[in-house]
Amino acid sequence: MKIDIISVVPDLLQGPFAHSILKRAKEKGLLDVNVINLRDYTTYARAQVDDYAFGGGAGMVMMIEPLVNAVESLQQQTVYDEIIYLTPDGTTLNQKTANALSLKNNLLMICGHYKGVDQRFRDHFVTKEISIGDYVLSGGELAAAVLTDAIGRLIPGVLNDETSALTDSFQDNLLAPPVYTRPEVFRDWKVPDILLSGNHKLIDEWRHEQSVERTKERRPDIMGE
Ligand code: 6GU
Repeated sequence: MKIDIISVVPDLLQGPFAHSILKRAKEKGLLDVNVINLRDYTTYARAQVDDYAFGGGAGMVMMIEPLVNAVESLQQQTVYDEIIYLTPDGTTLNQKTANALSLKNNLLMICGHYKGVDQRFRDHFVTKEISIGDYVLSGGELAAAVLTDAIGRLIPGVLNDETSALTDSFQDNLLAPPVYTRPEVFRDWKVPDILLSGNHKLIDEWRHEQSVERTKERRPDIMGE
């Protein structure tokens, strides 16, 4: 899979993909993340990419021309399955969306800034609008990093048995059960006996019950979705 990300602060996106699972995905050739600087595509002086909003009001709006220049230039090389605009007024990201996007070949993400992008760009180029939650970030970059991580770890071959996504929280609309490792006793806090029993059928049942309890208590909204 290839993920291209258009940003006005590409430096913000240098760190997140250089480590652990996503680094391994890149090394295995399963994921290719490219960050594109929008300012490389502006035709305005001083690499301007935003301007005042028509109709007035506080805040700048990202201009359509640099965005279209960048997208159409990238489209000469790549046919994108989705052009995703990261924006707080998009559809809230969930595991189902991450699963679906992990099956695509080429994604283009656009990071919004300021008051957002000119609506005409959204109308004519964007195919999906995604938010990562009901709070406002200063730009779409951290959201693009979150989305890329959520997708990247699901690409077939990226995770191994130890890191398998099948047992993640949300994969079956349940939160993951509690987990324990050595030592068996710390202070007087003991690991539940069942986990040391060696009876895998009972352990699976216990974990499932714990998942159900935890989900009922913490996230009744996701049960039976
Ligand atoms: Cl995608 N962008 C911004 N700026 N803020 C957000 C967001 C996205 N998702 C939640 N908050």
